[in-house]
Amino acid sequence: MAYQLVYFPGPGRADIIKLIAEHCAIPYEFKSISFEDGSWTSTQPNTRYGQLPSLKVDEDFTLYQTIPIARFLAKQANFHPTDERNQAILEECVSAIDELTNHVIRIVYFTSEDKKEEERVKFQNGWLKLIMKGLNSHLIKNNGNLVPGGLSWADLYLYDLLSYLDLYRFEVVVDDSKLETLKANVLKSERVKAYLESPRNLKKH
Ligand SMILES: N[C@@H](CCC(=O)N[C@@H](CS)C(=O)NCC(=O)O)C(=O)O
Repeated sequence: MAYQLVYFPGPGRADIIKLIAEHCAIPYEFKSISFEDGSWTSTQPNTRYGQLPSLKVDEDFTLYQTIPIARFLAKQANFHPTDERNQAILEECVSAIDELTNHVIRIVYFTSEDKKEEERVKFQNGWLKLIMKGLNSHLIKNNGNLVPGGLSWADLYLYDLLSYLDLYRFEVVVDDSKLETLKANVLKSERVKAYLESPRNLKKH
C-alpha cells in the first residue's frame, strides 16, 4: 500500500514531505482536504492534533507533525545521515528552517492586511536575515549543502522555504550567499526536478 499523505489543496507544510518522497522514489498518494466544501470540518475531529499534514503508513499507523513525518520517510529511504554529528547538524538546520517557515505562515495566513507589510519588513530585517546567515555558514562549509557528506533532506527543506519566500515575495539578503549553489545542488536530483514541474507541485500549479 502506498503511503497516504493528507493535507490541504495548496502549498504548505506537506511540501517537504512530498520532496523527500519524490527524491527517494517512495510511492505515496496525496489526499487533499478542502476547507471550502466542509471536508476539513468533518475531518478535523478525526485527526490527532486538529491539524494536517498526516501520513497514513498502514491501517494501524498514522503519523502527524511535519518534521517527524519527514524524518520517518528519510530514515526509511536511508536518506538520513548515519553519523551522529551530521544528524545533529541536520536537526539544527531543520529547526532553524522550521522557525522561519512558521514566521512565513504566520505573516501570510494569520496577519491582518493592515499589519502585513510592517510584519514582513520586521521579519525580513530581523529573524530572516539572522537565521539565513547561520544556515548560509553551513552552506559555505559544505559546498552548498547544509550537512557534510552531500545532499540531505535539510537541503530539500531549505529549498522549499526559499520557494515559499519567493512565492510570497519576501526578500532574502545574505552576505556571501551560497543559496544559489544550494538550489543547484537540489536540482541535480532528476526526481525532484520532475516533481517541481509536475502538477503534484502545488506551488506551481
Ligand atoms: N506543528 C504542526 C503544525 C501543523 C499546522 O499548523 N497545520 C495547519 C495547516 S499549515 C492546520 O492544520 N490548520 C488547521 C486549521 O487551521 O484549522 C506540523 O508541523 O505539522
